[in-house]
Amino acid sequence: MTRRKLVAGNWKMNGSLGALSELDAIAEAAESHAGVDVAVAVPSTLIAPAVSRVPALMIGAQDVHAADKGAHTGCISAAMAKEAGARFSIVGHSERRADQSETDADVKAKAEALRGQDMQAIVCVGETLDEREAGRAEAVVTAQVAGSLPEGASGDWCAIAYEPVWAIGTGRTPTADDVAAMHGAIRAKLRAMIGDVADRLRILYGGSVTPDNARELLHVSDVDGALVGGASLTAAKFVPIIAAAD
Ligand code: G2H
Repeated sequence: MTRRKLVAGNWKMNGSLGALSELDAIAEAAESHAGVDVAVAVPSTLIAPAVSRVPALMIGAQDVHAADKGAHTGCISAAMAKEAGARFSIVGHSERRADQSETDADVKAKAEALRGQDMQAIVCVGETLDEREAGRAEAVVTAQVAGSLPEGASGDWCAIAYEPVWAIGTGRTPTADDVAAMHGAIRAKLRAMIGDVADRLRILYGGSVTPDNARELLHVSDVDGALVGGASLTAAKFVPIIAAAD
């Protein structure tokens, strides 16, 4: 089964109106590499201006609340993100699982809220270093997949991002063999849960993806793209990663 690769940037709590100029060359690269889907998740304050600047580029949010509206100070709903122009959101990033104590059930509900708005979801999973060293990485990650996968998940609107916590922003990455093994385990778990539909879901790798390692990581078996943090902040680094996926 051939799946189009998706290269998604995650600006985290970085960026400004001035930084949106980086999106010009990213949007150009997205257009010229027509075989690759390209997306950028910006801070919520930058969604509308980013969409206005590069309307053809897929702009998204980094989180949404599961509820449509209500007394949730500081949060935004999927409907609000959509109104600002977001076409997708990341949910369950390990930084939110850690900092905001988000559970698998929370992540599942957020992804389902996105589906309710006809938006796409990138559902993040990943083990800590302690869990990997204890030989529990696959068990932890497949349990997160089981708990976080939204109802009705399909390749049209849902992707999984495998991001080992110890690889995020550290410059460390798993070996290609380790990535292949984990992506294979995630695919097997998805097949057990949703049958053949699993073959259409994209599984992205995330964690210290750079122009130097992108080509190797993006062509590992069962790797259908990348979720890129630090290296997505500038076109100089992000564009070569898009090219490596093509
Ligand atoms: C992992 C990744 C983006 P970075 O969090 O989601 O960040 O590429 O900076 O490790």
